[in-house]
Amino acid sequence: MTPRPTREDKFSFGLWTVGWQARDLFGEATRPVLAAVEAVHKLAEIGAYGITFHDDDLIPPGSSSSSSERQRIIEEFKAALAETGLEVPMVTTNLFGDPVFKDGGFTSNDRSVRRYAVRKVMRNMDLAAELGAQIYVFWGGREGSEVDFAKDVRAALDRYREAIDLLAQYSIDRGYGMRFAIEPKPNEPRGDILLPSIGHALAFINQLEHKDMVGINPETGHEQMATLNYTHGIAQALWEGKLFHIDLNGQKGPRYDQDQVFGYGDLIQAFSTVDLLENGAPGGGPVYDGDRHFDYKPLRTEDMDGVWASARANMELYLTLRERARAFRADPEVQEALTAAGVAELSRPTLDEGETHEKLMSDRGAFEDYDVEAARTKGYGFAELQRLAMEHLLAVR
Ligand SMILES: [Mn+2]
Repeated sequence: MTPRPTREDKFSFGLWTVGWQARDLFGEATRPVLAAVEAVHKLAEIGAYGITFHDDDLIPPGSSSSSSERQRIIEEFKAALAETGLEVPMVTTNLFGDPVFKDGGFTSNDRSVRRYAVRKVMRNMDLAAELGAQIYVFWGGREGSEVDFAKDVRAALDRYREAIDLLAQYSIDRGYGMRFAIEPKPNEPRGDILLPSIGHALAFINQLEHKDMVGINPETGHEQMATLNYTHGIAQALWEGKLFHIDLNGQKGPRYDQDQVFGYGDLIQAFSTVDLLENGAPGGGPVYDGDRHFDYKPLRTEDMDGVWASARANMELYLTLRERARAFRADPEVQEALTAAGVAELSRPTLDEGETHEKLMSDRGAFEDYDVEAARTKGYGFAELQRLAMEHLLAVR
């Protein structure tokens, strides 16, 4: 039976996802404009919990901060939220669409562009705070280059840090209490983008003044474009307490950014992703409790019925995988296989409590008398575990 999403499942969608008019590099829009108010009502109707947006998704770029048009749009949007109970857990800025950002926002070689970019974010942070958003995402799609000689990467990272530090201070001084989440991506639209992977972003965060309030917003497809393992990536972010937000979608290998429905791509990895998000790491540790956010693009072939069918598909597939992951963990044979594979043993420290390298040196059993041959020839039982996981994924168990 198809599972039905509820508010408690905390699913959210970007306004730019269901609202995507399917204009791409090679063709014009195939769908009409979706009004933000209609998106709010429809998402609430199909069981979503939240809606997120870039400033320009909601308010046409170019409208001045004080314009009555801007105020009218915001008031209508707030009324729809109040009517439906939909939340705005996250907000972000479009620093990529306007030609002014063709060489980036925070890291443009042109200083005046950098100042304009920071101001654009500040204005939208005010709106985000007004709507109760706790997470503010930074995707620097235009921060990068095609020409290695045209970008001083070390200076660019200085400017990136300067912008994030300044905006963090802005949130603190205004009492917004926001947490920032940086979204890595290897390429597209730039030939090479700064902070291309989860690892790069985590290392960058360590250089920030307000590093405690900055984490990451990793997207499934972005890591897979870089041929990296998404489940491993978010596990490392959790380990560092840095998984502040998440963008779930589907991607078939290292191609252009496909933004397919979650699970439509590497389904086995989607299964391990949901297992990690829902069941946590076998050895314990921090879990993710934010909204389950989808950043996908409905197929260009679809009309609005197809858009809403694909929005449902994201939530339903997630819930199906959650059910499968719970069944997997509850299966006594799986528990046996996990024990046989020594999965929990990895949580035991390699040294005893208080053991020093001198004591380890005097433990003959660890080296001189160690049965290396037995360790060389033993099987780990991972194949059986993978077999059971596949059976649960395919619901044949
Ligand atoms: Mn993407």
